[in-house]
Amino acid sequence: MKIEEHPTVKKYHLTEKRTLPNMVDYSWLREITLEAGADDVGFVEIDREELNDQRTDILKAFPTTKSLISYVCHLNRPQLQSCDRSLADVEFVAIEFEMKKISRTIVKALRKNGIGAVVPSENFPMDMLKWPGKMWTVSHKPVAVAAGLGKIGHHRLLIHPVFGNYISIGTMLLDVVISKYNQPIEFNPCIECKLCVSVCPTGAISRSGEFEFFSCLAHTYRDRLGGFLNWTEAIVTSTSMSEYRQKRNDSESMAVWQSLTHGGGYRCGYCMSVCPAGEETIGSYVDDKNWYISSVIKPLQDRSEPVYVINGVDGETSVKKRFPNKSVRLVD
Ligand code: B12
Ligand code: SF4
Ligand code: SF4
Repeated sequence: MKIEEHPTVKKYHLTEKRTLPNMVDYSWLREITLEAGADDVGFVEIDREELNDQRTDILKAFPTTKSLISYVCHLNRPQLQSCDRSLADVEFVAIEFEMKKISRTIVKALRKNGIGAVVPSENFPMDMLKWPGKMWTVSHKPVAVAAGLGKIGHHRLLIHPVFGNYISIGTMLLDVVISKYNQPIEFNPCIECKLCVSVCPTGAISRSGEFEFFSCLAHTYRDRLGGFLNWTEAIVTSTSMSEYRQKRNDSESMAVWQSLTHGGGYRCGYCMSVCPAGEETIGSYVDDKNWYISSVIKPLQDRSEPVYVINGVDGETSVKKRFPNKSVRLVD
């Protein structure tokens, strides 16, 4: 059959062609994003200077990108501050589902109006072909900063002026120009209290502001991508269950099982849990600092738990000195 005789092609030629919009209205786009469930949103043009270091990756993923939607969803703070960390995990798992639902609702509304959009992962999945390099398509934090949704705090997380750092961030790529774009906010909500430094078990966040991402990764992601190869190695190289148990105790094996089956499984995130910045949070800190220290900071500092420290990195002594209830587990 000639292609012109195919029913789909024939129907296509008979259908009246829609003129696709070349610009989308700012207020309408904002409204559908908030109605879909996002708690705040901002827009950035693809040519913006703040995107210089990731424009190539963005255009590789969606070559017709003209604008970016940055949106945030508010996390439930008491849940994240709990010393029972399964509560924090529940929140992280739930927000990932929620954000995927929100972005799909927005894409559907845009598609009905002839606008093309894609949704890079909020967190996972990522492109594992790029392991151990930059596997994520978009770095959400710099886009959110450009979109006026907050600033980067001392701990390297995004702090929203109202919700604080208790947010998850998503980005959508659009093939149209938006009638208006947002600009960064003028002040940084971070109050430089350094409470994030005081709870960081690995010392990844230094007082001076450097961030050791591999120290954080090795501990926080021990039961996820950070320790996965190490776990397979422990299985492959062990000749008996007792040899394997010397490398991974049963609690550690069960933690991997849980993160694989149910998601979550973060061993830390304390820097996020304790941050008092942001209009909705600041009161509980400035009104009664002693209460804040004893109820939010101390329980995490005193929590008895293993801290995974990269072999050869000077974290072992620091953990023992700063957190006597925690034990050190050296990892390669
Ligand atoms: C990689 C990554 C990490 C890495 C590196 C963290 C970092 N500061 O970038 C590790 C594993 C340490 C990590 C930990 C956590 N993360 Co994280 N992470 C990401 C991810 C995928 C990309 C971050 C990014 O773009 N960084 C680049 C720039 C902007 O950040 P930077 O610090 O200046 O850059 C450094 C690193 O990127 C590093 N780097 C470069 N190449 C590589 C390669 C690898 C393999 C690694 C590990 C690092 C790395 O070098 C840069 C220079 O120092 C984003 C999701 C996304 N797609 O955006 C989530 C994200 C940043 N993470 C998030 C969260 C919540 C966490 C944790 C709290 C974990 C948890 N859920 O419990 C901790 C907090 C640690 C902290 N204080 O930052 C949220 C942040 C929300 C917010 N309010 O800001 C995000 C945005 C996920 C989301 N969609 O909401 N994370
Ligand atoms: S805990 Fe304090 S210093 Fe750390 S990011 Fe939050 S406001 Fe800034
Ligand atoms: S997640 Fe934990 S280890 Fe990583 S920077 Fe925050 S407090 Fe430190």
